[in-house]
Amino acid sequence: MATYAAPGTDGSVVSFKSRYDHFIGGEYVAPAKGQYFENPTPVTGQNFTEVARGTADDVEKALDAAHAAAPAWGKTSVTERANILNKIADRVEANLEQIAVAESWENGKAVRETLAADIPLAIDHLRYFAGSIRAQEGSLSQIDEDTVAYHFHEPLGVVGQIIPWNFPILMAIWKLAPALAAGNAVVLKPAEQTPASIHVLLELVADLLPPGVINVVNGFGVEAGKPLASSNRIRKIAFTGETTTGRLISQYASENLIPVTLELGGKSPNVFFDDVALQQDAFYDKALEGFAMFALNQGEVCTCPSRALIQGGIYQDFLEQGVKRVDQIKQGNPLDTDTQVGAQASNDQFEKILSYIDIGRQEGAKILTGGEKADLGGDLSGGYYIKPTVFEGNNAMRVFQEEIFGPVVSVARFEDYDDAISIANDTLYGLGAGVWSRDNTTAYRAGRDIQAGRVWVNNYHAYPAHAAFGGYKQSGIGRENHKMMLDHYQQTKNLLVSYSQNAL
Ligand code: TXE
Repeated sequence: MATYAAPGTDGSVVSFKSRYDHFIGGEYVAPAKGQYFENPTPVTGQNFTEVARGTADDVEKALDAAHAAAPAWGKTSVTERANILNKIADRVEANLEQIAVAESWENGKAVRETLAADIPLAIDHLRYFAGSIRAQEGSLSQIDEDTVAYHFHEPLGVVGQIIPWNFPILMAIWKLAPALAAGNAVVLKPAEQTPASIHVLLELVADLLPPGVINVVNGFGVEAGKPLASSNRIRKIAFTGETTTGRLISQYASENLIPVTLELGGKSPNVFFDDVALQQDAFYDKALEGFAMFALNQGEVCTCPSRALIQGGIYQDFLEQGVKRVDQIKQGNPLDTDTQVGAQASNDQFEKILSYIDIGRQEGAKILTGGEKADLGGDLSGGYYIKPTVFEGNNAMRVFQEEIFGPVVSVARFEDYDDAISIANDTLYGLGAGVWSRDNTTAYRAGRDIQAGRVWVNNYHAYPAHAAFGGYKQSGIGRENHKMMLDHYQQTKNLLVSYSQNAL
């Protein structure tokens, strides 16, 4: 095991500035109202930097910069844009440790994840969209002998992006990479809980982009996010966050008739059929691992497999083994390389999860393990740690229906295939799901019958850049990842040309 030194102490690979302004037009710009807010690390609960508190005036300034940059950026060749995205990816890769530790300090997540998943996925995403934009082609339709319809992809212009705090850097790159590849200029608002790590990244790569192509306005939802999402100076708004906020974003956007993509909440079922336990082999082990994945990223993942549905024939045994696996999860200092579960991202989220644990108890769900905060002692005693928790109950309970967004799984039993699908689909959400079966037909049918945009079959929590990601039902609109996402950042220009010399 190795432990990274805490930022601000000797030997740390990252040093945060004591204050971050907005990043507008390639420069750091102080907030119009002169106000800043404190930013604590979830690792210890101590403030480590302060950040500009943006308002409508700052958003306007960022939109001015984006509008100044957009026309030229939109006309750069796809090769040039792809080369820039690849260079950004190379810089991020060359500074992996610095960015990964910054992200862990900012969000509380384990550094083994940021080193091996969050930041490498961000790098891969940049490279994927660099490749996709170069491979993209327009089309032509021959209308008749002398008439041709050409279809060109054009950027939208200036777009707004609002991101959450659970994967601050990865969520930023998920949105920035396709938007920039498609030739748009961006105004991005990070979450107020995690406003700083994106600036560590920006400082490393900003010189690679023309000023104004990326602008970052920090601040709170209503003060900075709303003026951005309601502006008639953006041509699209992309949002990831809570479903109720998504509804508001949609309302703001409808006033200006601009497209919205929404990546919202989830209550994803993870379904284990009896045949999983036919043998106690590597597949069985993998399924147990899949069960324990609800605790990945402290459960702060929109696709968290927060409902485990286990078939009657294996219910007792599988659940018992699953709980044992959960008890082996190593929770600790996020900067230790062998920590698997770190701290919740904010005190509010920590309180929210604890209150849901109480709700579960009160409605009669049984706690099989966890169910309380974890006191890790020393400097960490001010941090926001919650033990991975397993509830047993039924799908009508609130802990089965409402998004907790913490390391909490609610387990129920099902008897047959139809029962499994009916419980799995009995939710407002439809973002992710898992299906575990050795039988290809069962796995395939369940994968098709579950109403979710992403169904993992015999795996979970993989996020390759070239697989489409997004929600059914109240989990969202549109998709992220995959080259189809370029469509969300482009508009189609049709030129209908007559080559005929004849009079009309
Ligand atoms: O979300 P919000 P919060 C879920 C999760 C979590 C809950 C609350 O269950 O416990 O939402 O988290 C900005 N106009 N998810 O309160 O409010 C805000 O500043 C414009 C699921 O943090 O949706 C931040 O940048 N912007 C999820 C972003 O929206 C507004 C990820 C997300 O904040 C705004 C995060 C407004 N009126 C939370 N209000 C996922 N699907 O991955 C807020 N914002």
